[in-house]
Amino acid sequence: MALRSHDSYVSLKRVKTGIIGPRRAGKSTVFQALTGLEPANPADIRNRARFGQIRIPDPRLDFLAQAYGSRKKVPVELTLLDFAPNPKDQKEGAALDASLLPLIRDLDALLLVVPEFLGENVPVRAMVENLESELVFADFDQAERRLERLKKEKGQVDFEREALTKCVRWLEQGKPLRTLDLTPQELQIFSSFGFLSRKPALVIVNCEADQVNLIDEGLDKLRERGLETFRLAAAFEAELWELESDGRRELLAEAGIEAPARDRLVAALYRRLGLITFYTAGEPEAHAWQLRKGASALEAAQRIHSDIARGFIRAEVVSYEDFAQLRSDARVRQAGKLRLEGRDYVVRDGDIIHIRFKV
Ligand SMILES: Nc1nc2c(ncn2[C@@H]2O[C@H](COP(=O)(O)OP(=O)(O)O)[C@@H](O)[C@H]2O)c(=O)[nH]1
Ligand SMILES: [Mg+2]
Repeated sequence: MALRSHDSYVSLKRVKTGIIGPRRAGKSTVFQALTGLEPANPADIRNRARFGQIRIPDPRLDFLAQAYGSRKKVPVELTLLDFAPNPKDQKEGAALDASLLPLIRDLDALLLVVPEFLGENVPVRAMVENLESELVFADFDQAERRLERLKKEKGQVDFEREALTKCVRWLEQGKPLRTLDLTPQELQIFSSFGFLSRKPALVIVNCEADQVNLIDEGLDKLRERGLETFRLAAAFEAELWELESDGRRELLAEAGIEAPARDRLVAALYRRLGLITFYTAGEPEAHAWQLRKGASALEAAQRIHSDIARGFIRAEVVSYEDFAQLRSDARVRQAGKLRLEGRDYVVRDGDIIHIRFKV
């Protein structure tokens, strides 16, 4: 199966990604490695989640800020959540803390963390499958309960009943909804369900620093489930935050790790979610904006400000590649590389856009 991008509605808000997995898999350590922040505090039972913002590293934005002499640089950010275990709820050895399920329903994506640093003898694939079966079961339960309720409902429910039945049949085979083909109408119906096994997910194999570049065997089966796998030395990378960025880079290089986990992961997540980046740039600021792949110039305008969308006249667009070569608006114009586009123009990744609008 081809990896599929997210069903998507996420273009207008900040992407929220939650870290889940068994106890002591290193979830909080992964959170620290990715954000440099303190993780959720297990003693704090009122705030079960800790939020951290990750700025998406973006060399194109850096280049634009320099070329325009921008005073400010605004990268795309995404939110990462770490959860504290509920001491009452979690069974030792459980794949997932059941009390978490309601907290992860409204997330856009999941990071599934499995440990490999303890000399664990459970194979990665089995651990991930255990974790996934919790998600599959939760969805099955939800779909069944909804079907039960539909029996009592009057009116047009045939379509929903059929769609749900299709899901139930899939889930019964232990398959995540991520790999089920759903029509736009079906997706519409399920948009408020927050099905867990439908969420885009990445697997993080938490390992020691000298094991990051190992090639995992037997992960094809996970790929069939729409899961990409990343190896990450969470404890090692979490400690790197104590160093200056030069020192960090040096230690990573010594360990033979190509790029910090945050960079590798965020890029993959972004792709999985079917998101692209467009830019607005000038002297005040160079700004990266997240947008749904396939979105129009009008949606891009909406992303910036609803007033700009309301008064939309046209979009002046230059591709990042053209700008990078020519390095100034004047030369872009001269070379005839500035395009005037209407509201239906489909924005491409890397477009630098200036919206003309009247108020
Ligand atoms: N050696 C080693 N220990 C780790 C690694 N990641 C986490 N740990 C340790 O494993 C324990 C549990 O980690 P934690 O992040 O709290 O797990 P959580 O329960 O999933 O949030 C802690 O003592 C961590 O220091 C790792 O990559 N290598
Ligand atoms: Mg934790």
